[in-house]
Amino acid sequence: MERILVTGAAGQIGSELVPALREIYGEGNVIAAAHRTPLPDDIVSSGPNTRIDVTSYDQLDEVIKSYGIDTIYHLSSLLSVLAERNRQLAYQVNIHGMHNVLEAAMNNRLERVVIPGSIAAFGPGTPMDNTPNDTFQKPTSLYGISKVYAELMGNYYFSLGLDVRGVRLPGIVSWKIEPTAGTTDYAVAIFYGAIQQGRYTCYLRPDTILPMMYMPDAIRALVGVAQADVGRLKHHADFNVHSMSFTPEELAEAIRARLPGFTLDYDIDPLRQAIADSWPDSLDDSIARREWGWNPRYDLDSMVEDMFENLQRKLCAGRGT
Ligand code: VAH
Repeated sequence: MERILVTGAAGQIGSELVPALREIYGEGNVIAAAHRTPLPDDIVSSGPNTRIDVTSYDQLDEVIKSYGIDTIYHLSSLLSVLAERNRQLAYQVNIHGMHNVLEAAMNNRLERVVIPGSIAAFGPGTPMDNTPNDTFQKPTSLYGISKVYAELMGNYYFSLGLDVRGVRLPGIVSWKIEPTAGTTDYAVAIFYGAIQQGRYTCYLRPDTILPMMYMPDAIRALVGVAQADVGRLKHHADFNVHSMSFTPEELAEAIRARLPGFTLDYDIDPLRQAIADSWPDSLDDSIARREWGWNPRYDLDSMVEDMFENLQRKLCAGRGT
């Protein structure tokens, strides 16, 4: 993996994956690509970047050829809530765009394609606790259906000779870019509310338990599966990865340990509650641990600690104080 293209590089994960990959492979070898969303300044200033619309096979093919790409981390996607509100665009980006990436990678004989799967690939009827890696998948959101498509197509292209890898990520907590189009975004927005107003109004019920992961571990999962020895892998585009699960109340408790006066109240959003209720409570990630050594480092308390430290610094810098 010497020449890497990251699509969706302006997004919550992409904006942190690019610097991490540039650290490993050299700044000039990681091309950051976004469609309309502006790329963060640090990504623009630290290496090559380009504009790309993944719904255009020709644009993908042209970027692969002109930059001599051998690996793609394909992160472009509409998240769960936006996908429900814009089904056409979600189909174009999440399904047609995924097909374009796999096809362009196959036709240009790329070394590897890495895709972020999701817990959203599971739905009602699946064991919710410690969801097995290989089990019943009947997601009830368009986003979840597009993620099942992605992993099935990833495994199909692997059978044709293209090395595709993927991990089913949970909700991601991070401080660099605030996500706004997902169901798990409350777990990021709550920190902004805590630091800026000492309070937050949550759109999910207090007891809604969801698998979550701190961004550094999500990066470890994507890079870890990409660097794994293919000879050890029996799975390819569909690895469960897990680090922690919590409810809004449990997260609030961990925040109150640092900010005693923090208050949390609720104004339930029926759409996001229904999506969250369809997702697992926790995942069995023993296969990822066995096949490529997956091993997360953060738990709830260490994540809260690190979030406060970095977000307070970011928000103070933003105020110029
Ligand atoms: C979402 N953050 O809420 C994303 C993620 C599993 C959740 O895919 O849509």
